[in-house]
Amino acid sequence: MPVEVIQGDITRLAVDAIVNAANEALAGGGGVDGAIHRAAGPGLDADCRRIPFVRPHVRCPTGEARITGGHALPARHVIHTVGPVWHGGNAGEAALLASCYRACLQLAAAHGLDSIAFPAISCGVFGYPLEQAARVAVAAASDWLRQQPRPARVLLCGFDARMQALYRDALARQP
Ligand code: AR6
Repeated sequence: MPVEVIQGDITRLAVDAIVNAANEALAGGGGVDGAIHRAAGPGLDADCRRIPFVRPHVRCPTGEARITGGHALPARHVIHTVGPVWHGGNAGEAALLASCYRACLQLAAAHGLDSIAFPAISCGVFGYPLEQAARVAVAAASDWLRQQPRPARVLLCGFDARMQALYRDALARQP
């Protein structure tokens, strides 16, 4: 199945896992992170706190992923990843962003999950240019679907019509 592009609130999706664009402490925050924590309820924060620190203040380094339960969400799991902060494009941002998508897909596969939905990681306060981020997301998701049996459904969830259109454009330009 090709990558699916949808528009809306990721917290409403009844998929096996939704991805959270988190921070390295998995401490909650604004944007989609805040929305996911609000919709999931306090059990999600409790799960996050049980994830061990790999170094001071860091439970999930940039480009990696961690999995928790979905609690009150319609999704069964939340996969937390930390996108790169945009520093102009010469600080390894594209590789780190692609790594986020792959790490989430790998974790979903390891847990036997069949469907996963991504928000536009790094496209809010982390400042990644939207068109470039859409291209990274579509390439990473399409590569995965070509090579791996699961998750068989990968959804890219744009919060607004503009992000959805950028995903569609990137998908149309895929080889
Ligand atoms: N459903 C889908 N997408 C959403 C939703 C939603 N309910 N709400 C926002 N978005 P951001 P980042 C989109 O800033 O740039 C947090 O404080 C939003 O329109 O949430 O990776 C964390 O704790 C944008 O396109 O994530 C980190 O500190 C996209 O989600 C930091 O922000 C991502 O925007 C992470 O920054």
